[in-house]
Amino acid sequence: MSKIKVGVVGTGFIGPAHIEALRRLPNVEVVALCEVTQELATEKATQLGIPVGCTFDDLLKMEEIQAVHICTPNFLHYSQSKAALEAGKHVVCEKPLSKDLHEAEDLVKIAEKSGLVNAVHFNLRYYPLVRQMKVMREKGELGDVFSIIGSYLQDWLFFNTDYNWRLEPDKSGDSRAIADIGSHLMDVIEYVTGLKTVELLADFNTVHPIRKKPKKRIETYSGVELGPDDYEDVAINTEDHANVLLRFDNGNRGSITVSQVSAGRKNQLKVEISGSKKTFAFNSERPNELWLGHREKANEVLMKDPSLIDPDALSLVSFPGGHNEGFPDTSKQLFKEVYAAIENGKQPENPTFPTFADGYRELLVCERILESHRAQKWVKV
Ligand code: SOE
Repeated sequence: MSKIKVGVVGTGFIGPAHIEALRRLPNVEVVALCEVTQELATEKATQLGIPVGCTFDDLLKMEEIQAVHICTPNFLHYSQSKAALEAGKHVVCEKPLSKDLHEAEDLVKIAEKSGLVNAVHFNLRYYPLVRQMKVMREKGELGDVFSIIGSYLQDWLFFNTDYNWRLEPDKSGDSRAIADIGSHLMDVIEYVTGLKTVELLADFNTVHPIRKKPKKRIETYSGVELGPDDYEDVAINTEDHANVLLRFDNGNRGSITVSQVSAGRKNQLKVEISGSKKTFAFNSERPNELWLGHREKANEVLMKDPSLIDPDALSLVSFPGGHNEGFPDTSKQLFKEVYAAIENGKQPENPTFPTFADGYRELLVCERILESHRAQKWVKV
């Protein structure tokens, strides 16, 4: 069986994570890696054991490349996804889909017209117990959703010397914490509950209005330490922290908090969804456990165990109970569904994976969150 040949664009933190996940699939081969210069592409391709290092323009000319993963900073997502689709390549793009709503709207149209497979890396949907919550809700086991409490907390931007391209609006967009990780949280909330956010009230805070920018490049999560002379002062106008009140299309309410300055929380998404039959509580730092809350009997903890979870969530489980599956496995499971579609050569009628339309949806919600914060008032989505 010939393997699907893939090119990955960008090698910060998430590019190598895509490559590692793709290498766990039997029907895929990563054959090319792109960076901003041929020299850097060659260096990174050698480091990662990929046959070809090339520029993005050269990648698009490679006939054998069937799919492209866009793992570059947000400001490049639109132009690169558009060019890849127009070159006849299937596209998996990192979230957020683009820097602004109009670009995302255009990408959805181009993708739908092309018939090519298009996906967004909302990989946090692919913890098995997140799919379990969705399936249980679809089967009526949650009941009506009364309330939703969500948070996504990190500390990799805790110090004023922590710096990254995400802090620069021209590269990341006008929202940072909400666009970067709030997008995952809002996607998981709407995915699990099936609800739509219809109105919201947002309040942002920039804890470090001045940050120390290193005078040389360091990667996300690299933890590299520099000396005082290695920095320059930069004014920051995007949010470190945000609270958002939410109203849903079933008339009930929720709230989320997103922070990238919460010491000790390394990468923690939490949702607590209270239904008329029970409560779900999920914590991505303990992703193999799902807490089920009850009024009429003892609360329960469901373990990620193929013999215990719903048959419709089993496709996301590769290991027995007690053999924990975590963040790296989510990308493998997402790509498994995407590449089954690529095998068929076209976007499915009802994709099980997050598509450019989902990327547009999250960008719409995030733009309305930014609009609400700026206006300091309730905004309809
Ligand atoms: C940084 O906040 C980051 O790498 C996000 O960009 C990813 O989407 C998230 O999964 C982990 O943290």
